[in-house]
Amino acid sequence: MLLSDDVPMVTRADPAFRADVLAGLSLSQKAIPARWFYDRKGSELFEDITALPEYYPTRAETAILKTICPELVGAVGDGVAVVEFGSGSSVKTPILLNCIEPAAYVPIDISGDFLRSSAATLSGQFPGLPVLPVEADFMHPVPLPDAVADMPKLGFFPGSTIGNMEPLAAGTLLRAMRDWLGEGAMLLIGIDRVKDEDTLVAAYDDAAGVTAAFNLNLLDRINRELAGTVPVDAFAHEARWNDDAARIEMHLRATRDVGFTVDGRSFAMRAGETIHTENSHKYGDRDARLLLRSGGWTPQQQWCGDDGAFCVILAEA
Ligand code: AVI
Repeated sequence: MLLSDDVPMVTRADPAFRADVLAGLSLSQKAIPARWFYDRKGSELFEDITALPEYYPTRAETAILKTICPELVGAVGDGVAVVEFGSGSSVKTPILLNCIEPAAYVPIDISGDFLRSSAATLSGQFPGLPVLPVEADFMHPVPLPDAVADMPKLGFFPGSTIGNMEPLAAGTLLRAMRDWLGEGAMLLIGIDRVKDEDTLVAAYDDAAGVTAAFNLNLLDRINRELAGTVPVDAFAHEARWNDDAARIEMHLRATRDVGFTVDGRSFAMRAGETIHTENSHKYGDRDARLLLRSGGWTPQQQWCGDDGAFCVILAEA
């Protein structure tokens, strides 16, 4: 359907996506928040990333979770409600649920479809377990289900997703989680470690090009959902280590001068200019614990596997 002779009508675009893209492309260092990677295609590509030989975080965290069960059971106790930030589609959630046998499981996710399908899968796997999904953006908490009101809570925030936030925002989120989960709650969180640059860059720029496809899919999404004319073939994936900020940055670099429109607005980029699409902060030993403390959590135990590449920390409110 056309609004006029030559302006295609944009349908089903999330207004927040449009606002973030238009604002981000207007900055001198263009930047689009990483949350917009995760349309259906982006979520599938992320699942593929987690299985890549170069992408160690998922393997490392899964291995840790498999080995810490006895200690976790001792520390967490009986009758807890596990509240997972992001819905557990991965293998990690069943490992935790099998281990601590909670009284209820509350997955929280912004994507309703994804949340419902992963909740249904877990209900099938754990027939006696009340699975109580909450569709919400955990940056803006909503009340937890009444059924878990009187249960002690264990927050579960795996994958080093906290690393995708700037440290200030990460501290704010941790504090919000603490308020949300309430007095006496515990938090089990995965945090990726600073390590040698080659390992880090390879994890975000794999030989098979899956991370490149994940990054470039953002441009396809803009073209599809925001009537964009971005010439995707004029962009290259770039992963760089920013040592000052202790983070891997992902960018989309224009390989030639380009001009395009998004939602009817014109943008131009010179060859070499980038759109900054993601930060993935890495934390040193003390940094990770300090981050938790800044969010009102007191670290109790920490497990970092054999090589110390990735850590899982149990903290108390
Ligand atoms: C989801 N998040 C923790 C991933 C990370 O490692 O920062 C996203 C990702 N981006 C590229 N590869 C993986």
